[in-house]
Amino acid sequence: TRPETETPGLTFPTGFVWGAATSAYQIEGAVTADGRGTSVWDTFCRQPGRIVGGQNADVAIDHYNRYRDDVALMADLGLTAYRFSVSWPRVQPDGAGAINARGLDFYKRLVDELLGHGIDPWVTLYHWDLPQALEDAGGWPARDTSKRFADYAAAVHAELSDRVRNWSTVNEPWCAAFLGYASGEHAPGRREPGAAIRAAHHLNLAHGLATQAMRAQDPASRIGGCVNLYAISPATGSDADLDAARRIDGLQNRFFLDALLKGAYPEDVLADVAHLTEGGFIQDGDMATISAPLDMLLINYYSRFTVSGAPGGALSAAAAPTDSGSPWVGSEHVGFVNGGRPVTGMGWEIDDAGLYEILMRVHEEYPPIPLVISENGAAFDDVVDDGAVHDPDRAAYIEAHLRVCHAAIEAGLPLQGYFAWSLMDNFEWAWGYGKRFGLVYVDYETQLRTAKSSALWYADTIRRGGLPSPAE
Ligand code: GBH
Repeated sequence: TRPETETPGLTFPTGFVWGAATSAYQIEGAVTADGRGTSVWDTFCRQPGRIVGGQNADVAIDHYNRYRDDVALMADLGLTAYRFSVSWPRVQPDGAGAINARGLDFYKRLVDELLGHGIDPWVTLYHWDLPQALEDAGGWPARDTSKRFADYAAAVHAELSDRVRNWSTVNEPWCAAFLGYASGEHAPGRREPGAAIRAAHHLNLAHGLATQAMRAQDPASRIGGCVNLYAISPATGSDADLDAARRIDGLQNRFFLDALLKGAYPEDVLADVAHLTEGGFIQDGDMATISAPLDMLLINYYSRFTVSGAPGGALSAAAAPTDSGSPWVGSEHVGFVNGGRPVTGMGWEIDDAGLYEILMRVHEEYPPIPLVISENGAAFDDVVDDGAVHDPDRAAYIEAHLRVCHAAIEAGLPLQGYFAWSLMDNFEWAWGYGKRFGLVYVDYETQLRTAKSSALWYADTIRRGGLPSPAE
């Protein structure tokens, strides 16, 4: 026992949400079970050169069959909330029409299991697994996909909102649009810059339409949008570097924050991409729909980009070593340079101060809204030794970012919770299984789960309700 740590130096408010997150395609497996349809990721993984090692998530970590054990694990860790996503093709195999009750039943069972363990379910409706039939009909660059999403969202919400209070619509629309349709690093792997801008708009529209539909069905639901934000620095104070920083900040952060929270796209970004979007893509009423009132903003934060307007930098900050181009539509000349910080196993720079910067900025530059960190975490090379897994770097990463969360709360920000990415090691998209983000180690041969030292540390932190003061 360590009684001196029982009273933490940095106590989080009562009711602070201590969570961990996952997404459907990355963990479920069982891709043909119970009438599930095909998603763009099933298709993408079968194309040569898309995924490191040619891997796929047909089995993933078999969560579809092991969810009871996984919920028990969450309970052992003392999580107060679990953020997961619903697989659209499981619930609506072709993305339109009748609901597949057997697919939806899985999420009912999961939610019941969570509630039975006192864990609050946080549902994300879309984490990138578009039904293939909708991609065949044009995908996110087609406006109709937004309406299909709203119908799907309403159907899931109608069945679960009696037991699920916290909802979010689209996870990281930036990734879905620009990695899916511009760089091609993610499914469906298209490289069409103009289409990517349309996709981004339709993902925002899908968010707005779904929000309105769910709000009308059950006013008690708490609904949020989920964006991945980066801290951005210019490499130097030169005009070219400052312009590069403006452009990347515009596409990565402001395009989504301004749309959701202010109901308008930033004029400078629209100008940067105007040559790619002739004829326009915004219809009357869209921006009002997209900025439908929200109960919270979910922020995924991982790192900082240092950008340069001079030729010679990397195409992107951390693309997988697979077949892809630049995601930075209209700003393909911008380069990414090393900011000189220590990096994670993804090569992403560790910058907890960047999280503070992002939180403050949202707080100061946008209308007031409760905030939640819906993803934060890191891949590292875990050391597996005699059945135990040592990952002190991951605990240090999370601790540093939690200290920032505490400081933000102290500064008066309405920050309500923190979800570590990820609960368990899983299928890391274009990187396959080679990168591990989990608090829990998964042996991909046996599917055995082992809490890493970071998980034990996180459990301890939750139990204490905070962190030791820096001096301890
Ligand atoms: C999250 O996205 C995802 O929501 C989650 O599913 C995933 O497993 C987790 O992160 C870990 O990757 O090199 O310029 O193309 C993180 C956001 C955005 C991080 C794209 C990497 C690469 C930028 N990702 N970014 S670039």
